[in-house]
Amino acid sequence: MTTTALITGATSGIGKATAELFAKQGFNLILCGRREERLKELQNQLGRDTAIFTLNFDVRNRGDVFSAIESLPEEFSEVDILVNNAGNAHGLDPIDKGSPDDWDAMLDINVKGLLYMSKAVIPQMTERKSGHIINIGSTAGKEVYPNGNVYCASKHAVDAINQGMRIDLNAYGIRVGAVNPGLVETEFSDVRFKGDSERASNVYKGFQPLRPEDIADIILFVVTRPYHVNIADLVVMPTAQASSTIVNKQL
Ligand code: NDP
Ligand code: 8X3
Repeated sequence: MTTTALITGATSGIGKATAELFAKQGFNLILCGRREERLKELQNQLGRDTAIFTLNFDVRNRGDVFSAIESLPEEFSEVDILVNNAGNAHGLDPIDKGSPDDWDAMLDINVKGLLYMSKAVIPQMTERKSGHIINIGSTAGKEVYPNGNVYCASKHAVDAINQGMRIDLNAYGIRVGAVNPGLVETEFSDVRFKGDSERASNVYKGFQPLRPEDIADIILFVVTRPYHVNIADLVVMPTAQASSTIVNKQL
């Protein structure tokens, strides 16, 4: 039987690398994101290996999330794996100088978007008494770092939601787990610093950061364990990183 996986935030970074790796496994893929051009490119690129369906919506919009899931055609309608990956940091400012628009974006996307997606997909999993939800958290969900305040809060919320989901869905035999990366070089810092590419690239200078493919590899490992094995909470950092603030940079 073919596995169907839905990945949010598939247009870039960790989500895109996961889509590429899952396609090689022959999984049916539902790829989500706001940038339609990129979704089309992925469909052309990965459609050679497997069946792809794309959904173009903003996870902040609750109505759009539910309509998107309801619109899935028959052959994609049973989601075996949900990768709740869409998210970003917006800004890196002390709490007294932070922008409420940035706070809204992070809480609306990283927390509420993840909840809406889960709410839209979970009923079919509870009905079938099977399914696997991977929540992409962060080391920022395990410790708070200077100026990380609201991003860290959003990822601490993902940590709590991951635990809560696992508890509440336990009776249905649904697997729930989080993958919490440290520094991964993606478009993450471009978004955080609003297109200031020099500031963004400085984040990853002087050490070997994780690549999105490293996280995709781990996600594939997580979803390919025998069904009685649930990787509940996994933290992964570059070797050069010991914590959010301790990175062995050779500049
Ligand atoms: P990228 O910026 O490369 O990718 C973010 C993805 O999220 C894009 O595909 C983007 O698609 C999607 N996205 C963002 N906002 C929305 C929205 N409102 N609606 C729908 N989709 C959205 O960053 P990463 O790959 O690094 O980030 C992926 C996840 O990994 C995030 O949850 C992030 O917090 C987490 N993470 C990242 C780390 C890092 O160091 N890079 C470390 C730890 C965790 P589009 O713009 O097309 O909508
Ligand atoms: C992304 C990692 O350290 O930039 O979640 O918050 S960090």
